[in-house]
Amino acid sequence: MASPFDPQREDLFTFGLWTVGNRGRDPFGEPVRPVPDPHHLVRRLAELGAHGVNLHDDDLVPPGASAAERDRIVREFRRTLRDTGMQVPMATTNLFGHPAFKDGAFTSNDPRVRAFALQKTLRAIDLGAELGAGIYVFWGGREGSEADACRDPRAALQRLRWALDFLCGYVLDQGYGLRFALEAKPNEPRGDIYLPTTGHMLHFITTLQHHEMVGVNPEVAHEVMAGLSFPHCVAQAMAAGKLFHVDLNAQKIGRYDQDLRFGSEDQKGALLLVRLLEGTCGGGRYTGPRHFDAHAYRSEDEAGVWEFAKGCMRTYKILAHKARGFDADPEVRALLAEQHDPRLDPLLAGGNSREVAEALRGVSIDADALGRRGLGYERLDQLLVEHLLGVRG
Ligand code: GLT
Ligand code: MN
Ligand code: MN
Repeated sequence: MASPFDPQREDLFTFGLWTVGNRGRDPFGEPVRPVPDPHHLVRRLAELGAHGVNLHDDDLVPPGASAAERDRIVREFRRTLRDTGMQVPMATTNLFGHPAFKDGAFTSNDPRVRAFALQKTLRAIDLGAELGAGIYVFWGGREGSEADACRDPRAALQRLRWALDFLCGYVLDQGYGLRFALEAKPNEPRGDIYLPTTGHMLHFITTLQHHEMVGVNPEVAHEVMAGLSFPHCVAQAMAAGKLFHVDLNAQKIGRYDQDLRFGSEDQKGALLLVRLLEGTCGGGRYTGPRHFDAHAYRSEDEAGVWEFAKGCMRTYKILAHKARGFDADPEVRALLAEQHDPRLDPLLAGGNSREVAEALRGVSIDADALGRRGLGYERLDQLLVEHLLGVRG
């Protein structure tokens, strides 16, 4: 039976081939699911109402494939995309799997490793452009250290900057319509990864030559691993005009990178995130793909994988519905109504001047009365919880 929460193409839901194709291998156990067929994954995702698939170079073209083999694989994949109406909005490079990357790719001390990383990325950018991707993600999972004396972290940042400047230049030279999105993570697989949070990335971007074509791809799990508020991180990226892409999943704090089904943990955080992305609280709406960078529990067979995929999309839509209900609730609106003070509004709105500073000094404010005043946030938060639990709205 049709449900208003059934995913539709226009919801812009996407999955990585590596997510629904995840074989359930972990550091302690072998794969539990068979090698996936990318064509099958695309067809099933299309049937479920997804908008597209994202991929690493190696997810589609096996490393070491000949040029002819590569062209055949890409041609056949494009045919499946055409037949199913699926898009490839984002592409990326696997710069973490090959043993050569054990001490980083773009930040490695060895120029041969850095050159190999660039060669691989140039080929993967060509592939992404050929498949019509608009966003190219960089997740520097191996760009970090355990024996931290191995390099000056400033040298690592400089190498990373050089690589991104070089690759931006390549994209511009080729006339590809690609923009870059940098994805932060604090640790795993390295002990410490450079630029560990989205906030670090946002600053780093300002130091790049082509900073206008570089934004961020924050991931729920990664900021939660760092103990941070994901909605705050996304809000800062949105405010800076830098939310180019987003990796949705779920994570328990204090764990390894779990990449759980979206909304399966911390439903309040997930609701606040969807509220931001959908713009139900005002402010802009995020218009890019809603990408699920997550995978099914290791307990699952293929049927469980599709339950997982449906669950990600369905929960997003349910939370969007809840967010709209919450922000339209008259009691919530009253609690959140903007406060005004005719004496202060003109002083706080404009910029600084000698007169404004002087006028501000002269305003009398009863700070003790402000300190005694209740703000009603217990009620506000309870309303949020009641919307979430389905007894209101
Ligand atoms: C890897 C990682 C993700 C990144 C992917 C892009 S690969 O699965 O855990 O967070 O987004 O390289
Ligand atoms: Mn990710
Ligand atoms: Mn992750």
